[in-house]
Amino acid sequence: MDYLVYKWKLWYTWFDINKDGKVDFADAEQERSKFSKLHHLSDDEKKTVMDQFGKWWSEYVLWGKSEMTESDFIELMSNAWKSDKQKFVERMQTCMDMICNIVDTNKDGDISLEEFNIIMKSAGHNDKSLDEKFFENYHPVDGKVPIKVISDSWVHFVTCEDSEKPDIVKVAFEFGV
Ligand SMILES: [Ca+2]
Ligand SMILES: [Ca+2]
Repeated sequence: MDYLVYKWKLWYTWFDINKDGKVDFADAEQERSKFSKLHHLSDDEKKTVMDQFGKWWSEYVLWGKSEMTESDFIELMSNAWKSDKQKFVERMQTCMDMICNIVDTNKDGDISLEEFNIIMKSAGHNDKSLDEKFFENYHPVDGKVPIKVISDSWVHFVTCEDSEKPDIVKVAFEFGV
């Protein structure tokens, strides 16, 4: 399980978006506000996005808690993994599908480079060349990647125990996204 824990720790590093040393709803607030702003959402769209983003954070990042340390996060993930792997994979599939559907703002079923850049920026990843390198690893066609491809790569990242298998998301973390 060490390999999974290693990757879950990488994932956790993404959630302290306001860089104050803890993960809580203030991070969600910063991410979803920036996301809405960068996409120039209308009031109605913004309301939906803020709501969906908030639900995603509460359920999948914070596990219903108000604050999450790295050790809390690893403990919750490890316990869920150990108690029922299939259920864990299903949970992660729902988690990644949900966030990818939010990221696909124009609802065409693909993530464009622009949509990709906006979510990365909203999450505090401001090095555009690294974000684009990450995106290129999905081999986009006409500048787009199906949301399912991106969602599955993240499910793979958080659930695959085999370190010999290619892992686009892990590689992106390792080259410094
Ligand atoms: Ca924080
Ligand atoms: Ca799209």
